[in-house]
Amino acid sequence: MSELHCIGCGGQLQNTDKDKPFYTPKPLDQDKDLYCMRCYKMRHYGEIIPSYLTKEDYHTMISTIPKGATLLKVIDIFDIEGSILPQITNIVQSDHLLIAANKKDLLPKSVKDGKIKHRLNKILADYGLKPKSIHFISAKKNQGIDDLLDVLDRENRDVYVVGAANTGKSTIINHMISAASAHKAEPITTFFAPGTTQDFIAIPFGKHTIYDTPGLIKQNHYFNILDQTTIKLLQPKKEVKPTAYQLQGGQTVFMGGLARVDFLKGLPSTFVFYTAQSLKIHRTKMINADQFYDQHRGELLTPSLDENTQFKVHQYPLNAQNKTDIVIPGIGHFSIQGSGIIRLYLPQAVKPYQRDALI
Ligand SMILES: Nc1nc2c(ncn2[C@@H]2O[C@H](COP(=O)(O)OP(=O)(O)OP(=O)(O)O)[C@@H](O)[C@H]2O)c(=O)[nH]1
Ligand SMILES: [Mg+2]
Repeated sequence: MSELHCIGCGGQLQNTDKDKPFYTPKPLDQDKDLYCMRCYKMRHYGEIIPSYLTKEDYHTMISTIPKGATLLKVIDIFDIEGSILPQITNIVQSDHLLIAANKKDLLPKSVKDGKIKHRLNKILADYGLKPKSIHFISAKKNQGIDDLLDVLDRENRDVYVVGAANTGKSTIINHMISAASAHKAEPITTFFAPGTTQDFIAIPFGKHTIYDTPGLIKQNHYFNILDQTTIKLLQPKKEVKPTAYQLQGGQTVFMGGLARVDFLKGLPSTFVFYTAQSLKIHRTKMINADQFYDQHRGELLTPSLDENTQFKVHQYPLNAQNKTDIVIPGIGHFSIQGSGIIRLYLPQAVKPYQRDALI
């Protein structure tokens, strides 16, 4: 077996069996930067090829991170709770935890950093996490990366960039690489679907090393049950524009054909949706909702779910004093301030959650 690793995903290369992971048709030449076939297909054809790693592989790998290292944990601002993964810090137990809250470019510009930081600190504390610092960044726009590099430099230790899959770890590291050298742009493979990085990827950083790591694929997330086209469509490309609907008790809203929200009862209230613009919201009367869904699934109500999808109902009582968010991992969230009851219909594989409003 070679000791050569794919520079795109970290997987250990082999050139003997093209049906096995990390195959390359090229000779295993120590002096060349090589990509495996999977990375090649993802980078050039945008083809989704699922991760080879099981959850157990992931845990085994993460547990080898040394205690003394700095952990830079990357959180996706668009699914904070879903990407916190408190178990990582149980496995690794570093005293040097830093948080990069990524994808800041997607938040409405009107939202102040201070407010989000305060909320984020509180959410992290609820999970028992006490980071040394929180950094708001947009890897996509290369914002905040230089400051982060300065902080990592002062840490004066090896750094492991960890977190849930698809939070932007490799995108951050690619920017760090180009900030530090005239290296070829974006050597590490980044991708719109989770499960891209397959092993540690070591990047020299002064006397130390920064490691990219595979992300844990989130459970209970829409991306686990949708096709490539839909996953792409659901990811906001730019700043999310909130869309407000004034709803009355007895009305239903469909988020494309993916989620149904019944405002079961309550005084007229404003629902504000934060999703990709391509996901259209449709309103109807609750008594017509079943028929509306059957009639328009896959046409007006698109993207849509498989006909045989089993739905699960989630019910949320509202409290007029508290503005609340309902987060649907993979789609975004909506906020409501009002009283009454909401009923949410989602595929069984997706688990929503409620929190105090972020914005
Ligand atoms: N809008 C936005 N998208 C981002 C940002 N950073 C990364 N992305 C996108 O998020 C997706 C995932 O990025 P990756 O860097 O591959 O994420 P990862 O955490 O390395 O994922 P795994 O290797 O699967 O664990 C890609 O489509 C990126 O373009 C950001 O700051 N803003
Ligand atoms: Mg990655």
